Amino acid sequence: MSLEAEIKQKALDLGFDAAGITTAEPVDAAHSEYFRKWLDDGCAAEMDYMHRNIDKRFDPGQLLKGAKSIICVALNYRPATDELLENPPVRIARFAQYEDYHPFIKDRLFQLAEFTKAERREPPDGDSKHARADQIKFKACIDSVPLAERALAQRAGLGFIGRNRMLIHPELGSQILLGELMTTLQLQPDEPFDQISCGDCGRCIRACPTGALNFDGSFDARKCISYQTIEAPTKAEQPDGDSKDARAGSYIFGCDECILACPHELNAPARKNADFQFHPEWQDLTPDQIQTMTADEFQKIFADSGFIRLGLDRLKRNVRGNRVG
Ligand code: B12
Repeated sequence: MSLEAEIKQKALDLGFDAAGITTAEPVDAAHSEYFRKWLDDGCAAEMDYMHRNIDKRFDPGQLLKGAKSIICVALNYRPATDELLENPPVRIARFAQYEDYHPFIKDRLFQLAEFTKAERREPPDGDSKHARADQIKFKACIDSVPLAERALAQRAGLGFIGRNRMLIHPELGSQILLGELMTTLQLQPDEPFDQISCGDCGRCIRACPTGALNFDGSFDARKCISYQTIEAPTKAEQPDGDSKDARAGSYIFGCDECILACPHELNAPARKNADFQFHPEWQDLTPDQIQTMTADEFQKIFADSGFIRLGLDRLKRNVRGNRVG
């Protein structure tokens, strides 16, 4: 088995659902051009951090000196149907119903780095082109690092970027979280994924309750419920029962509507990684329970989850914003 095949198999053994390899070369300029225009149009709303490190975001080599390869991984977070309440009192996006995915993925990327270091091919005697184990460097990236994760995952062959902006894996769909292990080791890259696109389908655009996605390919975070509930300093009023989809009005952390409408979700499998801790009990929370929650209760209920990053004040604000609390 080639080293590349061994690394990808190890990624699956560690609990990831897909893995691919790409080079650390800069991302196609079309991405950075699109991104800069997106910023200029104000679509990043008040996510000021998106304006920083733009060059790094599209040139992985600037994040790790001497980087040659990037191992891209995906973790399926689709809950099984019987784990989901049909009409929960408030809606929490699925990714947020788990333990915090950042340390979970990072920890496994570190393990993958250890494996890769141990399994690398020994340099033939006197061959200075092959790095010694102690010379190989790694950087584990997940979400908060300025890196064009979706573009790299597409280039590593994991899937395509859909109209809903999600990286859609042909079998796993888009309920997947992405992570990257950057390394100075030279690895044979996979072919970029270019087999499927969204065609004429516009279900995600029609499903978005607030018009954040558009047929011209634009995406406006200011209108996105996910942005409004997670990132926005003040939350715009969300649609209620009169909206296209009344369910959207009760999202209090993230939003899944553009994902759930996607045809690629229809036959996608439920998650297989049971170590990634899912909290079905949070679906029972009522607006009243959240509004009266103390800081101690909040810490206890949501320990080690993304809710801690969100914060109790923001959570209560989101419940109030839905006029259900
Ligand atoms: C900022 C951010 C957000 C913001 C803005 C979302 C957005 N679409 O940009 C907010 C808070 C709204 C958000 C929401 C969500 N997020 Co988010 N987010 C990010 C973050 C940190 C940066 C994304 C980014 O660069 N945005 C800038 C815009 C311009 O990017 P974009 O629309 O995807 O466009 C890029 C490409 O798609 C491409 N592109 C798009 N259109 C076109 C058109 C042309 C012509 C060309 C050439 C290129 C191109 O070019 C751009 C640059 O590469 C990434 C992590 C990371 N470091 O990448 C996670 C990330 C994208 N989020 C993620 C998730 C899970 C979500 C949510 C599903 C959470 C939820 N349920 O609420 C939603 C989905 C909303 C959506 N439909 O995008 C995952 C996505 C996994 C996947 N399968 O794709 C990521 C990758 C985190 C992770 N490590 O897993 N998120």
